[in-house]
Amino acid sequence: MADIQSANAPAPLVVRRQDYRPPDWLVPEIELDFLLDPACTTVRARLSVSRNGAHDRALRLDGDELTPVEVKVDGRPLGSGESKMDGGALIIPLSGGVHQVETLVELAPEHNSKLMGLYASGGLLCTQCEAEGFRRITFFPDRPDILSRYSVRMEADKTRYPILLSNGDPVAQGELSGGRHWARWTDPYPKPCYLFALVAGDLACNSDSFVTMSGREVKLGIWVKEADLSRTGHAMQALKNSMAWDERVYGREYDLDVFNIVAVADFNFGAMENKGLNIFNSRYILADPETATDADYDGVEGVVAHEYFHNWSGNRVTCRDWFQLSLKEGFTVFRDQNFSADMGSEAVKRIEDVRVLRAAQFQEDAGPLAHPVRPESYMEISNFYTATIYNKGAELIRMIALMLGPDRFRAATDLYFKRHDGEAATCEDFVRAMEEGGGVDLTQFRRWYEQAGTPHVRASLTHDPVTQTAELLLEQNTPPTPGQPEKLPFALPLRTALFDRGSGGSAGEMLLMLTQKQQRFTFKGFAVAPILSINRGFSAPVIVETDRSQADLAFLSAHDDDPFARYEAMQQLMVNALVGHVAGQALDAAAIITAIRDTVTDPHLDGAFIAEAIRLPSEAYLGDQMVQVDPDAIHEARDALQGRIGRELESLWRELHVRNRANGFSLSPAAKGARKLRNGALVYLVASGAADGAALAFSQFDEADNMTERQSALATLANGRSEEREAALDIFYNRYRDDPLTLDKWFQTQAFASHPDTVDLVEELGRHPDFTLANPNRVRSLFGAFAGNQWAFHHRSGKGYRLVADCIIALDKLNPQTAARLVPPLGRWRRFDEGRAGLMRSELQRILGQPGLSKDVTEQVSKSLD
Ligand code: B3K
Ligand code: ZN
Repeated sequence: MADIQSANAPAPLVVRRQDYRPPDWLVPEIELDFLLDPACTTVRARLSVSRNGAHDRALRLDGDELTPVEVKVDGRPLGSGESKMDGGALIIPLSGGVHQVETLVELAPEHNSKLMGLYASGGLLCTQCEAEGFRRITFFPDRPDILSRYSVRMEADKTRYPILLSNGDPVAQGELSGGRHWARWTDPYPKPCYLFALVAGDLACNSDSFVTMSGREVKLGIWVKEADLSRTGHAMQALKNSMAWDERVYGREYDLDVFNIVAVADFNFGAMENKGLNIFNSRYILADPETATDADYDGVEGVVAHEYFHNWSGNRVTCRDWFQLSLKEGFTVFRDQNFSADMGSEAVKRIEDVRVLRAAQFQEDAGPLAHPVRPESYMEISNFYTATIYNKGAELIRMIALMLGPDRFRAATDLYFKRHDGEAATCEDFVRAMEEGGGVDLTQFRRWYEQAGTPHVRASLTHDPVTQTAELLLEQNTPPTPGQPEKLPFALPLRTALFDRGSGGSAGEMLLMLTQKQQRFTFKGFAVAPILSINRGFSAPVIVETDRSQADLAFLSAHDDDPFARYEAMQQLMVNALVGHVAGQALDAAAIITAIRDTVTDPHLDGAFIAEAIRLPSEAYLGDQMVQVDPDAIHEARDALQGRIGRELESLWRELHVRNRANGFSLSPAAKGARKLRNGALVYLVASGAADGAALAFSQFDEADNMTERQSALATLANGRSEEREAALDIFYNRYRDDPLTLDKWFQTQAFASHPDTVDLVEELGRHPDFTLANPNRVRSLFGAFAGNQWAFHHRSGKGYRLVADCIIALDKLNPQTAARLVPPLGRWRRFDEGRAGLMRSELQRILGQPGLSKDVTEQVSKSLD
């Protein structure tokens, strides 16, 4: 018999990728029996365990806040000394190769404020297990490379919990005395425990069906509170579109007879891809014109698709360990981005995705929390569900797909799915399948998985009229990141074109591969110096630096035939003017105003694209372009430019505002584009200082038949001081106070407002009776939005920092995962002046000094102070 002392060492503080070793024990089968009750639920688990390899190590079952009520091995209760606790884990020495281990634990879901494991939300009982929540439900080796077949029995009061759902297929159910009932679900596909789920509650169902490409009928259900049923149509359509798209584009068919989605109000993030039973934050399921903006509709479509796509990229092929997280997340984000592009406008979707990447991931890469797409170590895995793993991970797949081309990329993904179906795989497995299936060598490309940081690419184009040759010099350099002072060159695919000044056209696009630190490319046949269009479509996730003049950028903003490059030229024009102005130059708006006028009046462009192109870069993005961020100067410069554009083109804005007024609600691209453009016009109209600005915004607010126009008008009003502002906020509150998702918008709009009093308002709103730390959506709406409001958060008094730190400290006691997500804005102190940096640091130190701080917040704060 294995010695009880020789069990694995206690869970280390830092987990390292290189320490991976295969599990000591496997669990091919598990039977779970739940007696559900919010105050006291009992969970009986029967695990068939088998020794993996020749060793004498004990069975270690992870547990978190669990106390074993009973432990049996092969039917025999264990006496004292036959098992022991090690931290939260249960250690059982076992001889022989195969056993049945049974444990019984009791849980109190109604007191589970961490929202990990089994918890109560709005009268429902539901679960969240990824990454390490299963160990809060039962003792189990909680790691993704242990795949088990699940059989789940649930028993509950029938009146309170008439619906009982779990993974896989329902196989039996029955009535019991005392108003109770039960149901059994089995999942034929072995899965890691992070994909386990159950839901119990009084739910109504939007039922539909989908016939797969091999002709099987799948029953689809979206489960919500009865009152929300009418808001589930968009999610259902998105689900059916996703199922068809994955068959068409990747040849992937759904594999169970049922697919259920449940919406819950209290959820730590967007949604969860549990096998056959996705659980969603209700904000990514519920949508109707009265309460959802067009962006909300797109969010529903994208997240429903994302979770559905995980069935293959994540569930059928899962991750060996959490360092491989981007294997499923990067690939699945890439898949959902392309799906959304196919459902709407490819150009606008790319612009939106790049905006998110730059705002979240580039900032992460430039700060103390920078990490590679495949990290080397972590303290708390929940902190690694980051923009780097998700969005940069998706960019890596996008580059591979570009280098392979569509047919070879499809051959490579076919090989990947075939080779690893039913396995727990690694990023390396993925790259190897891309190489072998796609016929390329990705040796150098692998550095993208290893090195953190955003590469800077300096592009200088010179021209020799004598030889009629243009020469492009490309140099790459990646700044140091924590633990990685020196970087090797990346393999960068850069879609490039050279434009002729006379004709306005180019000779076509080339894919240049930059693989060295410095490389020269020459192009013959240019009598006149051409204009450089580079990183078109944002083909590589890098920062391009060029010395193109404002005139050349204006040229591209009018002529580039790649929509992203055209948008980018316009943004760069604006960035140059604004950054120059912050640095003390006179504000040069002439070229921008001409470019905006030309864009708005170009009959070939659609409304959504125009609205994106004419929008000024955010204050945060402008800050990212500077070595030291000056929030006040940036705010003033941006305001000044906005006002100038507003005034000089006032009649155009008036005309656009009237012309794009909707006639009935539709989700067609044209209707969405018109709303976006109308809102953009309103922003400039109000910025112009026109006497009727606030009145116009108020009437848009008041007359709107959809939330896109209403919220946008409210946001515009919230930036200024006017009677209309107060009136609109009151009306909005009274109209939506009973609808949590819409009330979130009321908090968020005020927290994000460019208003001199925002910091005080946020403090007041934190004491509002409708504010609660118990609901993550509400916390993010107020403090998450505020921390992203550069001008207000970085109020020179330091009050903004204190407010967010207070929130982190209070929230950490309830929900550490959500608290830790508020830390990064404070961690950016190196980018600010001494005064602000000192105030930010002292708030971080204050947080770190709190007794009993969670591992989640400790990791983020201590790394931020380093
Ligand atoms: N896989 C989940 C995220 C789980 C986060 C755990 N902290 C949702 C998703 O990416 O689809
Ligand atoms: Zn995901």
